[in-house]
Amino acid sequence: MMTKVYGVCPHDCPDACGFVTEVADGQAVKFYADANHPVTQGWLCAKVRPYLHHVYHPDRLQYPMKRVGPKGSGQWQRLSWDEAIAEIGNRWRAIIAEYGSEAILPYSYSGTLGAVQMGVSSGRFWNRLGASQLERSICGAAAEMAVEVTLGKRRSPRYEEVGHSQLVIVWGHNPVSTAPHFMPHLAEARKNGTQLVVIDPRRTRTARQADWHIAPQPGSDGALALGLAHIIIREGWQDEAWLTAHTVGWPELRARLAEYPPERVAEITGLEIGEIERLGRLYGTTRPGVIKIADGLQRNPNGGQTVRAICALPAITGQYGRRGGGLMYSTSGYLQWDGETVNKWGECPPPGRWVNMNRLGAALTGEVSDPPIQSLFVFGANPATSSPNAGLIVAGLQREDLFTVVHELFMTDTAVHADIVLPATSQLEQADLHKGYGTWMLAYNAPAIPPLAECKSNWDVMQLLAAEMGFTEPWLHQPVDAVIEELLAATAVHNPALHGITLPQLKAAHSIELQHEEGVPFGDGRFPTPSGKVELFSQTLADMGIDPLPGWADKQDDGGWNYELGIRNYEPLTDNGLPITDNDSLLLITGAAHHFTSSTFAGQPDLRAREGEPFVEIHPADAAVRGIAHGDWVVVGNGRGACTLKAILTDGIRPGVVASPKGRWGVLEGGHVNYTTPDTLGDMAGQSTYHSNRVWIWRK
Ligand SMILES: Nc1nc2c(c(=O)[nH]1)N[C@H]1C(S)=C(S)[C@@H](COP(=O)(O)OP(=O)(O)OC[C@H]3O[C@@H](n4cnc5c(=O)[nH]c(N)nc54)[C@H](O)[C@@H]3O)O[C@H]1N2
Ligand SMILES: Nc1nc2c(c(=O)[nH]1)N[C@H]1C(S)=C(S)[C@@H](COP(=O)(O)OP(=O)(O)OC[C@H]3O[C@@H](n4cnc5c(=O)[nH]c(N)nc54)[C@H](O)[C@@H]3O)O[C@H]1N2
Ligand code: SF4
Ligand SMILES: [Mo]
Repeated sequence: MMTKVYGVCPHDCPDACGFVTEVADGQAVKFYADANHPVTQGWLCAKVRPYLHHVYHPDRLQYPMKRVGPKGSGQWQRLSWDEAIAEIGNRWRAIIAEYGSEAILPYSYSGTLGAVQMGVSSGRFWNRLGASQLERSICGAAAEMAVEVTLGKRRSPRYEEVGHSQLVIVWGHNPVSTAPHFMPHLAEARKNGTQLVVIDPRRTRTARQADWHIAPQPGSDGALALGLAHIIIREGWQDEAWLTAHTVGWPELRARLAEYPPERVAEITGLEIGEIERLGRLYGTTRPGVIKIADGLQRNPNGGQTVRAICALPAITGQYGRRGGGLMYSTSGYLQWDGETVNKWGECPPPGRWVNMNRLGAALTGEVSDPPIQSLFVFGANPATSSPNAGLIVAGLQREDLFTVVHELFMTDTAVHADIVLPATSQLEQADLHKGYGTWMLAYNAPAIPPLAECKSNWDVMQLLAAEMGFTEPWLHQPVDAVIEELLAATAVHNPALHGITLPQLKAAHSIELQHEEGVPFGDGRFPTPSGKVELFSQTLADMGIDPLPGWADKQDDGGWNYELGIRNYEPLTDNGLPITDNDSLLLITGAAHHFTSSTFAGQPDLRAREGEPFVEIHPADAAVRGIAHGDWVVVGNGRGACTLKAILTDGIRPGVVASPKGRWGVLEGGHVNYTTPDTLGDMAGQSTYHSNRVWIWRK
């Protein structure tokens, strides 16, 4: 007997593909794309196509385990679930008695994007416990805030709407790798004459397809956007009528644009004046033109203001609410799960203090006290690989008095430092509810196979922990489907798109496309901001002490200056004999790998083989002065740490900039780029600043 089970890709990707698992005797035997899913259209990306290798990987964790050797030594003893949960309870009760429950920090992010296995599992139990709150700002926090204060909500058209655009500017975004199902629609549009411009310091897979690739200095895009606006008003290409009717703060922004003439913008961005003029003309005179961004663009200290400046361009040219124009960012604002149902704030103690996830290493090593973090519970995240300044995180994880539990599918860089490891289910072994953050789809993931060995889902574990801690509230002990029904019903009260959609319907249809605004975001000319208009000047930001107008600031990463000792932390790294000065630094950007999702899949041999050896792309001129040849192993380091990578000499990267994709596992490769990345916070919402990373490079 073979059955077909319909599921949803849970990984951090805007597409939220539909897939089919064929199951015989409790084993998944075939896995492929759902041919009828309107976004997926019958094909999956390179990462998820071999998903059964991920699900049945011989290294999947199978049983709870307890550390028996020193932290990080990899010596384990098997435990039963009862023993593991009882030990966690005992340790926590002692910690709570001595320090209070805020001494416990849950750390979760994007292992799965499911509403239950990530959303509800990161909320309810931890709030009931009174644990520290995690500020989840590692990914797109600044852009989210920038878009919300400017436009009111994150809204975006369906991918296929690109067919109405004459011009597409993909700005600091690499959809060939990170939003693959947008690409066929773009290709179709280009057959009909749509022009594609890609703005990225690196010649990415997406940039290689462009009519025109522009490579500015990282972190300078805010100045570029304001420079384009400068050219547009100089030439009179703006839409004054639209600006008057639909924006606040145009006179103030217009005055600021005087500060961004092409000459100054050329200096800031490192682009030719001619390039800036040409792009200003192209965007200013081609309508409709859409700007597509994601989150990579804003992982620098100017990230929030950069996105604000980019958001101003469709307003200046009167293109919001116009089919084929406007901004493509995220569809998340259309449907947000009812917060009370996710979190049960009303039935829990007041929220504990907030800890910014980008400061994990600092938080574990003294920045957070009163109470100090005495226990860390990691699930659906791999901070020792994916979070910034990873060396400091590892130092924190090695604290003898820190009780660390990691719930994982694999023995990751983080799990290896745990006191207790719990085995987690994959998406084929759990139920969940999903919505795509680049699509309009809502979908149910039906479990295809029983959990492998003793694996349990996040929500299973939350229920066990709740029972252990003596929490009897029914909302901590519901089956997944009951949680989903509650989420759908509570959210439908304030979201018309959900009205009438029931769980049985979702199960029967597998996925349902929600209907919003007849295809065009802000088509009615109304913006859900306090003024009802596009807020070019934002009083909300002013009230927070943030520049209320989009701008640009010269903020440089110091490469890890040790303020206490007043020395450069990288000085001890000069043992190769080469002199190192400030001028020798390069800017390292670390975007998405094509074959991994953050660090997920980077332990899978077939995908590792396809991605190749861990590499850093460097311009031949930068390599030559360092005596580096193509294929050399080089050290990439600064005051925070270092890693070893293979040098790829290419003119596909701007001089002064180097690029190496994120996600490599230290346990497999001996280190990774996040040993070097800064844990400095950005200009809005506690944003990570990975791409503002000064490094020094030399031959190994
Ligand atoms: N294959 C794959 N897909 C993924 C992921 C993955 O790891 N692998 N990760 C997922 C996640 S978590 C996210 S948030 C999204 C991110 O989706 P994207 O934002 O598309 O991906 P990134 O590679 O992070 O960043 C995009 C590009 O920004 C460029 N960049 C960096 N700094 C600057 C800058 O200052 N200016 C400009 N103009 N460009 C800059 C980088 O070179 C990179 O090519 O992708 C998701 N999808
Ligand atoms: N240098 C650099 N680093 C970056 C970025 C960058 O641009 N540059 N981008 C950042 C971004 S945008 C993001 S979003 C973060 C992502 O950072 P993380 O959210 O930490 O993502 P991953 O590293 O993929 O780790 C997710 C882990 O969850 C596990 N997992 C998957 N499903 C489940 C489940 O159902 N239950 C449990 N318990 N575990 C599960 C996976 O096995 C995996 O080890 O990375 C950031 N890191
Ligand atoms: S990672 Fe993205 S493109 Fe790949 S299967 Fe999942 S949702 Fe689809
Ligand atoms: Mo992300």
